[in-house]
Amino acid sequence: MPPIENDTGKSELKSRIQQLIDSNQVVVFSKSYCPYCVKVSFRLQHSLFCPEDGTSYQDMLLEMTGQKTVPNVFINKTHVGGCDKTMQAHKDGSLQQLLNGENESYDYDLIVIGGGSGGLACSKEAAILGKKVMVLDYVVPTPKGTTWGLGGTCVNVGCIPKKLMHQTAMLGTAMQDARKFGWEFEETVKHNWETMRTAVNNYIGSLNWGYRVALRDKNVNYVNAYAEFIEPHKIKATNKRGKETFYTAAKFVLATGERPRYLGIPGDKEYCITSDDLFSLPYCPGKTLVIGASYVALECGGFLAGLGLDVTIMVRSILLRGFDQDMANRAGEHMEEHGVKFLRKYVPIKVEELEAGTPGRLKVTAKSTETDEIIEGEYNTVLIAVGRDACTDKIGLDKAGVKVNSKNGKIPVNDEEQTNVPHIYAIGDILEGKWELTPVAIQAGKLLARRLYRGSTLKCDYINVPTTVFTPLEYGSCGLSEERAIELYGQDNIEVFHSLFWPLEFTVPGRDNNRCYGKIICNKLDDDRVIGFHYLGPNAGEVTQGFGAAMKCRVTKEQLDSTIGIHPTCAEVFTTLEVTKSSGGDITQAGC
Ligand code: FAD
Ligand code: NA7
Repeated sequence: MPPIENDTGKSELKSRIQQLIDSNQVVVFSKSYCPYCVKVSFRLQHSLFCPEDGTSYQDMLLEMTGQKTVPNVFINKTHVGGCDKTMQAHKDGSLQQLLNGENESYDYDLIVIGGGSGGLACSKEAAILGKKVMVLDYVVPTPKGTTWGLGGTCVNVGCIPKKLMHQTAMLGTAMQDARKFGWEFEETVKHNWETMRTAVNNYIGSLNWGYRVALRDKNVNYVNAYAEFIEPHKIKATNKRGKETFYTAAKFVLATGERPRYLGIPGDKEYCITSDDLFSLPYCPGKTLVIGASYVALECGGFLAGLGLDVTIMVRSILLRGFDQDMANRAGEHMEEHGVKFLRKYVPIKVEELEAGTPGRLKVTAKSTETDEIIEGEYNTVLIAVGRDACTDKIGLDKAGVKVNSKNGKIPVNDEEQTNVPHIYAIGDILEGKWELTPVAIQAGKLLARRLYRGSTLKCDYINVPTTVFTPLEYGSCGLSEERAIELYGQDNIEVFHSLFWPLEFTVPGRDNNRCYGKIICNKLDDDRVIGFHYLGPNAGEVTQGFGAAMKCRVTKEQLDSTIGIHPTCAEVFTTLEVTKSSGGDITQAGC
C-alpha cells in the first residue's frame, strides 16, 4: 500500500494507532524482519504488531512520539521508546512498574529539584509534553541574609545583574568617548549605586514574576520549599515556615546549582560578601578587595572599577584558570592599564572589622604564596570569588543512593544526564566535568525532557560551547585553548593565526590602540579545521556566538578566508588572518 498522503487518511491512521495504544496493555510496533523488535518481543513476552503499510505507520509514529525507528513500544498507554530504552527500562525496574500499572501510583510523573536555568527549562518542557510535573525552588539566605526570587543564579545573582552592571560601567567609558565625538556636558559626572541597584533589581523582579506565570500557564506545580530525598522515590519539602510536606514521583531531575565558596578564614562569613550579595547591596561598596582570579572575580572587579571605585584583585596563582592563558593575560593587562590593581601570589588569612558601617572599614591580612611575607590592607568591602560549591550535600542523595564525587560534590552522569540511580537525572552546574553556563543547563534540561517523554534520542552536545567573559575588554572563546590544543595534538600539528586590531569606534577617542586581539587555532592534520576561537574586544558575546555556529559546522581556515568580512567591524578580523604565531610576524594593525 502506498504511503497515506491526504489529511483524512492521516487522521484516520492516527486514531487507529491511538486506539491500539489505548486498548492494549502492550503494543510493539514493528517490522517482521527487525532483530531488535524480536529482542523486545522476547523480553516483553508479547507478539509484535507489523502493519502492512509500515511506512505510513512509521511516519505517523514519528509525528506522535518523535521516534521513527522500530520497535516503538507502548505500555499501559505510556510511550517507552525503542529497543535500547525498553532494555534500559527492564534493567532499572521501571518496565515492570509500567507493566504493573504502578506509574500511576506516584504523585507526579516528574519532580524537578531547583528552579534555575536548567530546572525551569526541563519542568516546562515535560509539562508541555503532557506530564504531571512539580518544581521546587528554595533559596537559602547568604550569611549576610540576602535572598531572592524564582529563576536561580543566572537571573538573580549571575548573568543578568552582572551584564547589566557591566553595561553600566561601559556607559561610563562611552561618556568619556562621547566628549571626543563632540558631546558637551557638565564636567562632573557621578554614578549613583542605589539608582543602578534599584533599576537592576526591579528588572530582576519582573523576570521572577514572568517565571511564575510561565510555570502556572504550563501547569507546572511550583512549590517554594527546600527539597531533600527521604526515599528513592520520595522527597520532603520544607517551606520557609518550617512546614514539611511529602511528595513522590516516578522520575526526578536534580538541578540545584552551586553557591559561592567561602575561604574558611577568620572573619570571612562575618565581614565579607560574595556575588550572591553584591548585586543587591543596599550601599555602594567603596574601596573593594576582590579575592579570586577567575571569571566571577574579574567580571565583578572589572565593573566596580568601571563605576569609578578603587578596586584591587588578589590573585593566588593565575588569571582565568582553564581559559587560554595568552587571552587571560591580555584581558588582565587591559584591566591593569585602566586602574585595577592586582596583588599577585597572595592569599588572605584574616579579615577584621575596623569600623562598622555601610560600607564600614575592614582590615585584610594576607600572606605570600612564595615567601613568608605578610601584608595588610584596608578596604570598605571584601568580595570573595574563589569558586562555587555544588548544592548536593544536604539533599539526601545518600537516601536515594545517588553517587556524588566526594572531592567536589559534583554528580557524575552518563551522556543522557542519568545518575547511577536510573530514575534520577541531573543537569546544570552540579554536573561533573561539564560547562557551568546558563544556555548549557537550559539545553540539557529541554533535551532531557524530550528524551524522557517524547521518545527523542537527541543528547546535549557539550563540545565547542561558545562563552564570553565580560571583563572590561570582553573575551569570547569557543573550542580549545592554545595550551589544550598543543596538549591534544602536539605543537607541530597546530597552526595559530592571530592579529591585534583597533576597533574603529576606539580611534577617535584614541583609546586602547592595538589592545584588541583575535586568534584562531587550526588543526593541520584535519584540513586546518578551526579547533579554537578567541576574541578580545567589544561585543565579544555577539561576535563569538556566530563563530560558535561556524565551529559546529566544522569551519576550516580556508572557509574563513573565503568569507567576506563586514566592514568596518571587529569580527572581520577573522576573515583576514594571515600572520601565524609561529612566524613571529608583526600583528599590529594600522588602518583598514
Ligand atoms: P541555578 O540557576 O543555580 O539554579 C538552582 C536553583 O535550585 C537555585 O534557585 C537554588 O536556590 C535552588 N535549590 C538548591 N537546592 C535546592 C533544594 N534542595 N530545594 C529546592 N531548591 C533548591 N552563565 C552564563 O551562561 N553567562 C553568564 O554571563 C554567566 N554569568 C554568571 C555570573 C555569576 C556571578 C555567576 C555566579 C554565574 C554566572 N553564570 C553565567 C553561570 C550561570 O548562572 C549558571 O551556569 C546557571 O545558573 C546554572 O543553572 P542551574 O539550573 O544548574 O542552577
Ligand atoms: P572558579 O572558576 O572555580 O575559580 C576560582 C578562583 O578562585 C581561582 O582564581 C582560584 O585560584 C581562586 N581561589 C580558590 N581558592 C582560593 C583561596 N583559598 N584563596 C585565594 N584564591 C582562591 O570560580 P568562579 O567563582 O570564578 O566561577 C565559578 C563558576 O561560576 C564559573 O564557571 C561560572 O560559570 C560561574 P587558582 O587558580 O585555583 O589558584
